[in-house]
Amino acid sequence: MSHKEYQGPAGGWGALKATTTHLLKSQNVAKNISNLLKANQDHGFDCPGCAWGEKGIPGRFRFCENGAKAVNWEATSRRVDGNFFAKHSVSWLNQQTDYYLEFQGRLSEPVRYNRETDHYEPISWDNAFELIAKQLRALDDPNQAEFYTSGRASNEAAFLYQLMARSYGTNNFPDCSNMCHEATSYALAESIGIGKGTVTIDDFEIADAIFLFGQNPGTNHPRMLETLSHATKRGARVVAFNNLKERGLERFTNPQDPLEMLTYHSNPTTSDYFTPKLGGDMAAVRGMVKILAERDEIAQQHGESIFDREFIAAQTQGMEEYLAIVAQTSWEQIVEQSGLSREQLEQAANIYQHAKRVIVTWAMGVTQHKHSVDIIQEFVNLQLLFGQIGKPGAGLCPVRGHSNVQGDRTVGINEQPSASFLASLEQACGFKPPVSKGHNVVQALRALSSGQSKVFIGLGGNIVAAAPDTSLIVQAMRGSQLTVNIATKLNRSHVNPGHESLILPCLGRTDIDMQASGEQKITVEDSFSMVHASSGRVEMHHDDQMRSEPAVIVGIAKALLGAHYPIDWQAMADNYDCIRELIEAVIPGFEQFNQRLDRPGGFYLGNSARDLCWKTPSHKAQILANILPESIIPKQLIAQTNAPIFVLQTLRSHDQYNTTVYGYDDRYRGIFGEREVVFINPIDMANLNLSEGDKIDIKTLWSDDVTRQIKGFKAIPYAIPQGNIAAYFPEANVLIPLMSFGDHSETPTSKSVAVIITRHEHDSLDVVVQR
Ligand SMILES: Nc1nc2c(c(=O)[nH]1)N[C@H]1C(S)=C(S)[C@@H](COP(=O)(O)OP(=O)(O)OC[C@H]3O[C@@H](n4cnc5c(=O)[nH]c(N)nc54)[C@H](O)[C@@H]3O)O[C@H]1N2
Ligand SMILES: Nc1nc2c(c(=O)[nH]1)N[C@H]1C(S)=C(S)[C@@H](COP(=O)(O)OP(=O)(O)OC[C@H]3O[C@@H](n4cnc5c(=O)[nH]c(N)nc54)[C@H](O)[C@@H]3O)O[C@H]1N2
Ligand SMILES: [Mo]
Repeated sequence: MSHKEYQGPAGGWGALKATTTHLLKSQNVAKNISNLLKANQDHGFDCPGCAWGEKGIPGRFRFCENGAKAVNWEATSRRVDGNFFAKHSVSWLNQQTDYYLEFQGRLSEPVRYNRETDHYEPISWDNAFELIAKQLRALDDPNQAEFYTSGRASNEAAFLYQLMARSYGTNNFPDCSNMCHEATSYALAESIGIGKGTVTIDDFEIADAIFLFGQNPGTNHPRMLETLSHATKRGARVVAFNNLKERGLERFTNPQDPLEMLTYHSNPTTSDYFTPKLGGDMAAVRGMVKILAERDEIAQQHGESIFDREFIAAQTQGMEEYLAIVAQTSWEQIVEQSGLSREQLEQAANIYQHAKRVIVTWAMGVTQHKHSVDIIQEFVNLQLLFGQIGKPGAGLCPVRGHSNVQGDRTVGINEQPSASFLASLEQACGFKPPVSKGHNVVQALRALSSGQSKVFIGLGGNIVAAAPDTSLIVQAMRGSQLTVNIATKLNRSHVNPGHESLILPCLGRTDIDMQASGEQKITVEDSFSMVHASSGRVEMHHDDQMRSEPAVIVGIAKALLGAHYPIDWQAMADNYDCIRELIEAVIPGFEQFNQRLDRPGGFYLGNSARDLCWKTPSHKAQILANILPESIIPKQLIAQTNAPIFVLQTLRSHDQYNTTVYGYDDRYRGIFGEREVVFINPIDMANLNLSEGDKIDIKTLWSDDVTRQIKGFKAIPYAIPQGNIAAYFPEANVLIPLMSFGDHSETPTSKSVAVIITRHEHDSLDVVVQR
């Protein structure tokens, strides 16, 4: 176990070596090499990794190191079946690591928890469906059931899932996006009338400047590095705002470019790099706007303007109020909250002002704060002042997480469905869907933990490890009447069963999906609103019992609602064209869905804001005047302690996919063989009297009397602003209070937790070390 600084570029030989190691670990090497060649190709499968889009270059491999890990992880030959569960009790399994649980292989047989023996035991598919139907029918109210979705579900599976739950009578759709880009959807809908990004992949080729906020593409969207290094090569400015120095945001060697590989050539991925404090991006952009607004005022004295006045007049509303708020915001507050100097913000403002076409991108470093909606609306304000939406090479680009998280939302996974969606659903399927607002993740978990909700069904995902406040969530799941997990791999949620519990094994993106009418395709939507078809390549073993997600949902629906209410369910599972016909009938943008499936590169769903059509109440884009938060650490918490308070962010290592831990290295951050580490500024370490590798305990400050603590994590000196620290999720999830969430979005504040640090004492006596 060690920490040493990573010297190489991102990608390159390091990535190739890691890809090979993970291929070998899958025990399915030859098959997986051929699988990878099919990733993101026309007639192949959509990579189950991230939601970055693709430019159709024929004959080009389109996977990355981390896509390869995702494919290998799914396409393993190991199996978790009834025999496996006979050997291991649930209590024993719950003591194993997340890595161990998933490494055991693919879930391959439906199982039911037996409370007396503490083992899962085989159950037939039909009995499993009957059990679910019986429990759901016995509830007093359909709103006592929670239907969770993780973002790997296809459009077809997600559409059927919401149809089943709505026909049953609830809008309770807690979704992984509630923990992810919810703030984006909310903020953009309010500002520009649509909750999605406005750019396409082609825009990156002609942008003059790309501003990246709070994302780590080297690990989480590696195919984006190629786009960024192309941009810097042709002279565009790529400006990163990241709380940490991330390797992938500095240099990159394209592992698919033989010349670059053989000459050890690497290209910069960014031209400028700023490290704001956690939660400081709104203040940083406010500073940029303040500088630009002052320049605009001077220009106006000469009858000119640096803003796009024509655009502002024709397309927007609210500029005056916003600029008044900007003028009132003090430099003192901007510099203090952003952690960046006025000179640095002038440098950023200069780049912005002199670029004709600007794209702004962001991910979790922006969306997982208390004021995330305001941060995103500040990005929109800046872009609107300069007319940087709705023209080629410019716009807004939230970089999505799960490969189909955007599509799941499009096809109806939404706890607050629009009236028009419900009306179309009613018309196409002939039933009255429920109209009352359902639960998001935080509300669902509160309802389960208080006993108000009684049944949890998960279409993928790992809610116990993905959600905050781990001990509370464990108690909520264990207290439920029934928990059902439709999944590919064994995880923490499965080993914390409710009174009744089922694990239903399903096919993944890489598997061949054979149904009555033949081999099926599914579809997904990427970050650029492109819908692609995907068909798996891996054959199941002859004794495997996995079913496709649509087939599992149809099984539950038939048992619960009857074979023909409100639709002929079996027809949907037999031929997914039928599901797509229904999607076409209900959701705008899917005209001729089946006919357009095989278009190379997919088809574009369109974006109203890109067409300068603003679906806001005023029919204008809104320049919104939000004020900066008073402080990042809530004032009432500051009074709780005399010890120095740090702000913690939780992030992903290079060897994980959310709660799936592929390995214990975080190559680009120089961490090898371990995960229980905390990244700290060297000056803070000195003030705390800590040396590299010293063990520390971290405790949350919150307004209740629950102790939330992690113990014995190693301190690692790192390029992060003073007062900020970082640790990996899911290990650090125990520190995040369920009730600490974003305004409007209710997204857990995974990038903003107030904590105090103490030296770890073996006798567990907590001594606060003074700064
Ligand atoms: N290999 C791999 N790929 C993935 C995933 C994975 O786990 N593994 N997860 C997928 C999913 S679901 C998602 S949502 C995306 C996540 O993609 P990212 O958003 O890149 O994921 P995180 O690891 O959470 O990284 C957050 C980044 O933001 C920075 N940051 C944190 N707080 C702040 C802040 O306040 N300001 C600024 N400027 N920067 C900040 C952190 O230093 C870090 O670099 O990736 C998707 N792709
Ligand atoms: N502290 C902290 N917490 C976070 C975050 C953070 O940055 N910090 N990030 C949040 C974010 S952005 C997200 S998106 C959530 C993720 O939350 P989830 O989506 O719930 O979690 P995953 O880890 O992606 O789910 C992994 C499991 O999904 C199952 N699975 C994989 N592929 C398939 C499939 O094709 N079908 C089915 N049915 N199951 C499949 C496997 O059994 C696997 O164990 O976590 C959130 N939690
Ligand atoms: Mo995500």
